[in-house]
Amino acid sequence: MGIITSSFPDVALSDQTITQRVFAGIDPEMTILIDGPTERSYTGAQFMGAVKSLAGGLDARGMGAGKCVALMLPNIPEYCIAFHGVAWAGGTVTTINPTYTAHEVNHQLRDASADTLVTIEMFLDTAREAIKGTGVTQIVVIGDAPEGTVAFSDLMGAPMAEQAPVDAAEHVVALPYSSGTTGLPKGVMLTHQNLVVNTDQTLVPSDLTNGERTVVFLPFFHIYGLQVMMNIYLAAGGALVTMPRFDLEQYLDLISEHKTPRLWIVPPVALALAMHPLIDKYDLSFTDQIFCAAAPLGADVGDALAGRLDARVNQGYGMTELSPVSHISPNGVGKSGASGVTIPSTECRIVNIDTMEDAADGEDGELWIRGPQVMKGYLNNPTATAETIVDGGWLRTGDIAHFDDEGYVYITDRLKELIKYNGFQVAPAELEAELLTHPDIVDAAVIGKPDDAVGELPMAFVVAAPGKAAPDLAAVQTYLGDRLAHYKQVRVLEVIDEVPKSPSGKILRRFLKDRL
Ligand code: AYL
Repeated sequence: MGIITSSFPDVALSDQTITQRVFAGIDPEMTILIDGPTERSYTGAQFMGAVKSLAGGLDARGMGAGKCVALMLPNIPEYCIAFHGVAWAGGTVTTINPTYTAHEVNHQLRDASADTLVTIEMFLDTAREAIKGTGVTQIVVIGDAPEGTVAFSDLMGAPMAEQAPVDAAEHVVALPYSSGTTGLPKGVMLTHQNLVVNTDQTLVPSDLTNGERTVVFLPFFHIYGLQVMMNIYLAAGGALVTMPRFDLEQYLDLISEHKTPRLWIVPPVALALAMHPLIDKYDLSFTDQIFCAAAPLGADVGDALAGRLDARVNQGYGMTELSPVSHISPNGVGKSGASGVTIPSTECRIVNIDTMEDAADGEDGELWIRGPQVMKGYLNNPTATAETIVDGGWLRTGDIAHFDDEGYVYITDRLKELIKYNGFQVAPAELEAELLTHPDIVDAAVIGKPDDAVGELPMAFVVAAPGKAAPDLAAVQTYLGDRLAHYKQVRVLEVIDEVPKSPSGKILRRFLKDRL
């Protein structure tokens, strides 16, 4: 079927930075950031002032331009100040899941060459352990800063009036981690231009109106929270009520209190909103639109949710490597089971995975995407970059999809290894590498086992070392517990004699999946 283009006119490329783009959409008088639990808040003017003061302070200490600052924080308003302060000062932000173990944080700090780590007191023990052997020279703490750390408030300096000069098309401002189609998590290099153009591309087909509030539990360390909520939503003139961790009842309380017309969620929350008895206690009639992305949303769950809340349910599709959006429902018009239409300045192909030729109309194949939102590449990994961005700019998504005759895309399967647990990425290769360090395991393979509540459960197949008994599930969980974050935990275990592999040594995951 050849190249599929967007039905919307192209957007122009700009040389703005993402902070300039976000500032352009902000109303200085409006309250734009509210901490859900405490109601601590910032107006647009206060937010922009704090960003410039932080940038000034970072610059004065030589911690801004060209430096990498790691944020290991829950969703709080200061996350947005920290991100944009670093961006305004000409630095790079790498975003770390605050529930990571010291082992995982250490790996990311070293890989990203981070100079500074920003956190809160709750995660200080992990932070102190994690910086050992890394280039991090200081830990910055938001709130009370104990001995040996730098208080975030002390970093505020004379405001830096103008954006530090950077080449918007080349400078990497955000470095989230993603495993992509294969292997371990890798730093995804996103430039200012990637984030600015994806903001413009996403806002063209959307019907967002200024001055709205929404509640954001989607973590800012993941691209959905960082770019779609923090950047695109603020650039559209919206206000964010932040939630440090997801709790259904607190979420319902906050959306009721703030009367949010639209919700941004992930499939497990869609299921909860469609089914949970708690929902009946709330009047949610103020909500008329729900956006769901980051993992497959079954048409049945989507329809049930639309019916129960009497709201439009729209999906978005994308990847960290796509800044992250490539498809959304146009002007709020979703179709049951579809993940949206192609956003402006974006081209798609559906490629038959056996022949590598374009698939016929309506037929399934691998979705390839080309556009200015495609990442610059993976940090320190030209091989993975070359395997992912092919033939002059096409990004291989590793997802199987087809289009209908109205241009809606349907994601039907996942070719790549990636497991999605509650919308979070779990890289099988990372779990396998950790399992292989266990003295009683000689080989291991990990796949996702479909699960209604969380999407997929990480399931391990392990081979016992000669003369040993393989550890059981509880033993494996204990062993991996201080090495991997909770959501990466192995949930199902099976002992097998041999891991099925291709002649070249690749694990035949399909073979294992078919056994389920
Ligand atoms: P990452 N349907 C099915 N699978 C999906 C969907 C969807 N709507 N969206 C994402 N995925 C899967 O990097 C798919 O396998 O980014 C894809 O390759 O954590 C993978 O998740 C990417 O995982 C948007 C658009 C948020 C995208 C996003 C975040 C994408 C998550 C809001 O409007």
